Amino acid sequence: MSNEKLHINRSHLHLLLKQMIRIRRFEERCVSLYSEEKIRGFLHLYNGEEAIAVGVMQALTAEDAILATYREHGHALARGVPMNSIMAEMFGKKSGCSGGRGGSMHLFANEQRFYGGNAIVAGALPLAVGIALGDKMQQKHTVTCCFFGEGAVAEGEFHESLNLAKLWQLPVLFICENNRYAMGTALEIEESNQQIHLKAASYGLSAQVIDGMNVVEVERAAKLACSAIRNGAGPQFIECQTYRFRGHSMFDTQLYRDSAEVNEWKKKGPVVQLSQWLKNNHQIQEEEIQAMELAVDEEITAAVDFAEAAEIEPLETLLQHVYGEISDE
Ligand SMILES: Cc1ncc(C[n+]2csc(CCOP(=O)(O)OP(=O)(O)O)c2C)c(N)n1
Repeated sequence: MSNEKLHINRSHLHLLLKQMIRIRRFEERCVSLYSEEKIRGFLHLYNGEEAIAVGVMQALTAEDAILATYREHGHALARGVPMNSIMAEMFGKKSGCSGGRGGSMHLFANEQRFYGGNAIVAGALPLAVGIALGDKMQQKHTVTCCFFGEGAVAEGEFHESLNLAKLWQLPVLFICENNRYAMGTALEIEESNQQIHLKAASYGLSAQVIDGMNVVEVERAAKLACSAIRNGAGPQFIECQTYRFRGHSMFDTQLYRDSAEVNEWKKKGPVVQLSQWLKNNHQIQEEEIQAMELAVDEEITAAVDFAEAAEIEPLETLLQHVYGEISDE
């Protein structure tokens, strides 16, 4: 860890750490709830990548818009979508942020301008371009931030979106979460040029690659990129190099990588890295970390209680918001 943290306020570093711990422990509880079959369907964990959502959110205002993939629990939590409504959504309950109809992959919260939770690889990029275009036409001076994995680069939508965003100088912050694997496909057997930020640069975007495990570096890069966007410099692209510590989803035998590689990455994980730096520089005591964990666990337990007690949607409203022909037969 570099000395740049010395210039950052201690309480802010504590806040960053707590937010990452909050995401980590929320998802760990989701794993147990999944094995109890309280949470069903698909479940993709952000474990190892927390520094990206937490760091980037520091650069966004309440008016900015956000889109993410199906690996979006961390983004929703860091954005301020209430944990109760996220947990209720995981349970498929009516008081979930998507009314219980979306589940883990489709968290959505209009109030926080959190537009998913998008299950289609690269699907959020054209949506981000459209939202940014709409905001720009309404002279809103916002940033639309779009998170996606490196697997999106293989999709045509990635290229079309970057092209149009630059052509129309749209206020989009593209955040590529390069965790090196798209399900079981390693980047080196998928892309002829693995320097993803160069692909963005080829469309004329300002593009850079950073250490996505270092929350301070992520925050700094995102703040610079957002201020460039707000000053009219057009879309910006940040490739965050990261790693997911667990499988792609709950069903993944992980035969495509060995545990030595996973363990190497775990040593530089975002939570370990920041807490170790804070301890080494006498900026935090072990008891303070434990207190953060305790506070977070209490919040999670309350969210689970809320979700358990919540209602499932009654039959009478089940067809609301469903479009299609209904036959009487
Ligand atoms: C258009 C499309 N093709 C295939 C899939 C199936 N699929 C789901 S996740 C995934 C891998 C995506 O990897 P990446 O974009 O790197 O994100 P990560 O899961 O690593 O966060 C694929 C191929 C899909 N959801 N959408």
